Amino acid sequence: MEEPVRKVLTLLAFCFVCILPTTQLSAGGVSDQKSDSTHIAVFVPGIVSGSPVYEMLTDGVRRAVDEAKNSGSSVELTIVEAGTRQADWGTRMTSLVAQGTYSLIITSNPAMPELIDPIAHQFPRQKFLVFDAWHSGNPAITTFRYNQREQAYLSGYIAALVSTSDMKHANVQKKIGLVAAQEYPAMNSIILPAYREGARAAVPDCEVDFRVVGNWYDATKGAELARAMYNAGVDVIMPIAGGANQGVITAARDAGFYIAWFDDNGFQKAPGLVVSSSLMAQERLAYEKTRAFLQGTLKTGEPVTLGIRDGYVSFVDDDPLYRETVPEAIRAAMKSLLISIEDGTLSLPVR
Ligand code: RBF
Repeated sequence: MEEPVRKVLTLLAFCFVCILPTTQLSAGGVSDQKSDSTHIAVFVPGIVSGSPVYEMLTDGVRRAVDEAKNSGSSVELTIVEAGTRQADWGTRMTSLVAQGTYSLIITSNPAMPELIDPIAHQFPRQKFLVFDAWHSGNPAITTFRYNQREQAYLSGYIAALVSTSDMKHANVQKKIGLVAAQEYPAMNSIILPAYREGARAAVPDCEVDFRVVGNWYDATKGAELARAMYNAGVDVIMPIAGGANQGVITAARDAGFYIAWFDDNGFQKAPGLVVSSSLMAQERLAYEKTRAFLQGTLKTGEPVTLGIRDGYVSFVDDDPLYRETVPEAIRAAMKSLLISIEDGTLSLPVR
């Protein structure tokens, strides 16, 4: 081969090798280049503080990453708070994926799969792990959701029993409430109907007053709604409104009504006023699945629903504040209800 031709070919080959990783990066979103470190990102669609689901999510992932680091693995964790402007989430997620840095992006809420799906098609090598969500048909998106029919049924059941009890703040009306930040399919077709279903199983003519804040942060609006509900005869409210929950708590303290807390243990939020905590084990699930990913054992692709019998939905009955606040007869009724779900006598599947 002529010397100049050989030089040009060598140069071309060199350029090809240089370009290759960059091309893969933009096409696939994840670099093929093996680095010694695994990077995980948590994309929080909202604000962590004040939202039990996101507090548990970040705590669980952090626990798994810290544990891996302590046993000598090189793992890096980046937490991105995408904020409350939902219209920005798609762009924020796309730029996170396009960095090509993260071998796994973890997020949580039922709206995320739909937002991620087109991005996942654009960057087919990016892996996503989404909690509190359900999606099938894209092996790059692995989802886990909780049986929120069970979770909300338990809340409605105890709220109705408290509302019709002789407890200090219970009035004569058989009326309980739910303050939601916004309407979304899991709220409208699972949580609210199951809250009502549970309430009516306990007290057949119990009414549910449902009101919507309009965002996940406005505590003033949360308090206003809660006061209006109280004035309309509601004596137990379940808040599912992120930062706006704080407003419902403030109103409960001022006016004197009860709270049925959702997602994590809320008894300390307003001792004597919180009558229940219906849990999703998001911290543990986030920990377990992040650890499985780091160990290369995460089963991906198929959506999974986890409930009481799996141990990922539960009802706090061992908190001293529960025993102090809620009369024995109601606690006994809740115990029987839990047993009937655990032993399969009462089946509350989500569809
Ligand atoms: N829950 C929160 O606690 N904080 C939030 O900021 C929050 N944002 C959400 C945004 C969307 C679009 C959707 C669909 C749900 C959101 N949730 C949020 C609700 C959460 O996923 C879950 O349904 C509730 O916490 C009840 O378990």
